[in-house]
Amino acid sequence: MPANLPPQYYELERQFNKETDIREKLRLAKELLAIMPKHKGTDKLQAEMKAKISKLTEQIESGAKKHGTHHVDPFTHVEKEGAAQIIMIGPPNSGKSSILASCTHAQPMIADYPYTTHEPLAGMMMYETVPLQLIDTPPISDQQFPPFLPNLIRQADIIALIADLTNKSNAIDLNLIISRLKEKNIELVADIPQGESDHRFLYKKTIIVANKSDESSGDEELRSLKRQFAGFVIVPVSVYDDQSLYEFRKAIFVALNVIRIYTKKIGHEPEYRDPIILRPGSTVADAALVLHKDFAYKLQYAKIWGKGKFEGQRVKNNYILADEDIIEFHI
Ligand SMILES: Nc1nc2c(ncn2[C@@H]2O[C@H](COP(=O)(O)OP(=O)(O)O)[C@@H](O)[C@H]2O)c(=O)[nH]1
Ligand SMILES: [Mg+2]
Repeated sequence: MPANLPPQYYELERQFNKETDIREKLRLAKELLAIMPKHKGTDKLQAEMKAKISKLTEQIESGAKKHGTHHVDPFTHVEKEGAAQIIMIGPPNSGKSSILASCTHAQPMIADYPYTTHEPLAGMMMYETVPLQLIDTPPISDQQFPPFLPNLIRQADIIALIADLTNKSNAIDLNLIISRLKEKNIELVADIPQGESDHRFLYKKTIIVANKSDESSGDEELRSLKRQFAGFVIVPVSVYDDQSLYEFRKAIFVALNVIRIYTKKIGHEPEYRDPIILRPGSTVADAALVLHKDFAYKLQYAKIWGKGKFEGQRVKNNYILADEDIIEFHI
């Protein structure tokens, strides 16, 4: 017997799957159970949702998990959360852990001596409405190359190479990291090469973050970095300057090359939290597919709000979406 779930169920289910705060997740689970039609076709779904509710309740009671933060088993992978995974790598003491602490709820160890970070640690940060997972890692230097790093780097969407503007040997330190990764067949690039490329290498899109820009000696070092790493996006950052941290998040979002689509239920305001993330050129049907396969199949048409459009313009499933369009699905 088919479940015949209402459209808002799929939207809510997606929010539930992405939510990292367990209290909010529990609230969403209860809401999902409440709007689920109660009949034979949903017996199994109802039971599953009840099991999830009791598991979440247990987790909250035991205080097991902090908001969006978890230690990572370094030899496996970091389970992706949010719209994209960004891994910070860099020489010792460049401020990777400080950036994680400033941008997320994670609480890494920070110190003015090197090699304080031994394990990767992940946290969630927001760029406007987009949740991004940020991973802090132990340093790479001539003395240390954490064996689990190449795997974590391969899985990440964007690499943030963290440089220290008070460090006169930045170019040497960064080039050492670049060449050690090359030995592992990973090439850090400003842009993924199109067409002809060397198939032995895995290319990873990288931005350079020039940290400690609050230090007076920083300007000259920034100019030098720009000369030596021409082509790369270089973002000057200080953990004491919120605007610069916003520019850091924005640079990551731009590097991701994606569009944000908000959904709205019929008769409701748009849901701006946690947009659907798609490649540029994606259609209404692609957005529906993110919610659910069955939902995309049933979709008749959509209404769109956005820049340069008629309010609530009715469009077909093959309509190409733009960044920050709002969709109302009709099935
Ligand atoms: N002036 C300044 N110091 C910073 C900044 N970010 C980090 N630091 C300091 O640099 C040192 C190393 O920071 P940490 O985050 O542990 O570096 P990591 O080894 O790359 O994780 C600590 O003393 C931090 O307080 C910054 O933006 N400006
Ligand atoms: Mg650290």
